[in-house]
Amino acid sequence: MGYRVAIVGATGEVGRTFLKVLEERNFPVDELILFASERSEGSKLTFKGEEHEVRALNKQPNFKGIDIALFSAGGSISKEFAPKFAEDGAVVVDNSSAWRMDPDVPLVVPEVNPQDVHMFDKKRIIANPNCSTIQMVVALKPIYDEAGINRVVVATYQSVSGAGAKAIRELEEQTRAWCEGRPIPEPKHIAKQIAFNAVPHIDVFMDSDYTKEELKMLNETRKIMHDDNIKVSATAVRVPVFYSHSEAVHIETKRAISPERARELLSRAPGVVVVDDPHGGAYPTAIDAAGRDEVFVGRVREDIAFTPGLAMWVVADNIRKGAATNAVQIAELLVKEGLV
Ligand code: 2RA
Repeated sequence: MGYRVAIVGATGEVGRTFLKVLEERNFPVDELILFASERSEGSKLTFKGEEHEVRALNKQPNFKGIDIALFSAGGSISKEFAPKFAEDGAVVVDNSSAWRMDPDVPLVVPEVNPQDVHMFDKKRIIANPNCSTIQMVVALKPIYDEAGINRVVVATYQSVSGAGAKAIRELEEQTRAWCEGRPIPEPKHIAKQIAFNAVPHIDVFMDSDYTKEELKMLNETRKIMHDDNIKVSATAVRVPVFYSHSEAVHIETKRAISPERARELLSRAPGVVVVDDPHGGAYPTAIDAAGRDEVFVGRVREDIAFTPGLAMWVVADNIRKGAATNAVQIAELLVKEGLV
């Protein structure tokens, strides 16, 4: 038996990747219904060799008959439309930040807290965490289970695709201008020039002077791990990379854990690939992770500032594991658990 699956925000970076991932993982789709803004109405996207026409979300009278709706259309669209889909019977898996901290909405990373999908029924909405949180918690989970975690200090190196297709073009255009000796165009989609730069400003600044992106890494980690005592201090940085976020993660554990044991646990953890032979030149980079669904971990070592503690380098494709793949895995869990 298959499902009627809707994609909201189908023409965006994540929307298009939903299609690829559903196809690659052979998700049981009986019917696919694609929605986007009026601007994209009538455009066509291919799924399993067949073209599907994109409908305008705001022209749809109702959303009856949809089993699962995968949303990646921004917070305000999610706020308005996710409850409408849910009311008409769908389970919504939402990629925006609109519902993540709602106590009636589970926030799920299937490798970490799969049991939380069962709490979907209050609102029939499940939130997909932020990309930089997802890859970090996948790597933290085996360490947490073995040694406990008091605090994490993390610096991110986030690719421009996290800011959407327009930011990808911005990096391309700025780079091209520089190579051709022309003035670099003014930034429009990233706070400062991104070509040949590193910009410590993702999402808006909050009263604490942390950015919202950085606080997502604290608040979402606590919710996913069901542990309000974990402290996470993040600095989120945009770098001139197209796909994959990288993170330097420093962990103070409750109990000592050796790097060897951590590598062993990580190698066995679902969705994790350990690439860690620094002297042999083996550690993961953004380019290695791009197009892949796993979280890559390397540079595992004893932290010299946190005792006991570990340091590691965590890389994942932000559009795949950080967004589309995680959402499709949640849909798979719903199917497996008989919830749709
Ligand atoms: C970014 N975290 O990389 C965002 C995308 N969700 O900007």
